[in-house]
Amino acid sequence: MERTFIIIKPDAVQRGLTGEIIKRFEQRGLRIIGMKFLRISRPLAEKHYAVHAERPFFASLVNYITSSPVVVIALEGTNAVAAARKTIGATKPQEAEAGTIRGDLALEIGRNLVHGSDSVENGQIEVANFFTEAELTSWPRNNDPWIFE
Ligand code: IDP
Ligand code: MG
Repeated sequence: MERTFIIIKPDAVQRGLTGEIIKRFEQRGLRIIGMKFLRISRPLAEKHYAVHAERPFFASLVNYITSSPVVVIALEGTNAVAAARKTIGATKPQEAEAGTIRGDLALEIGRNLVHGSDSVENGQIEVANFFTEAELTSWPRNNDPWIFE
């Protein structure tokens, strides 16, 4: 089953939107297989966002993601990566469709509430960066046959 990695970013936790955001992934049908509340360390943030290391916003991005606690989630489901990205919405909240997390709840790119993996390969890598195998539980959910055909 495909896996994706989600961060409920510091702004979302501070704004009390943790439950609202988890609810949207659950209602989409994605299955939670791991979840933790933590403050991301600077080295882990730099590793997670290494692809952006040369971008002008890198320092502010690392400051933002390490500024306050987050909730990290590993999700499983058919097309989990693409489904989660659609539910999250476009990177720039002003371009995100209404009905998406960013389109409904955010205004600025530097406060866009949530991270989701952008490829199946990165989903695997990012889940492994934040969770040990022992912290992941792939479980049979009672309503799986009503969500996964
Ligand atoms: P994504 O989160 O939609 O995958 P990415 O392009 O991977 O978007 O960028 C990672 C994060 O870096 C964004 O979610 C956003 O928080 C931040 N970011 C991206 N581009 C900019 C920018 O131009 N200014 C400020 N922050 C940015
Ligand atoms: Mg990205």
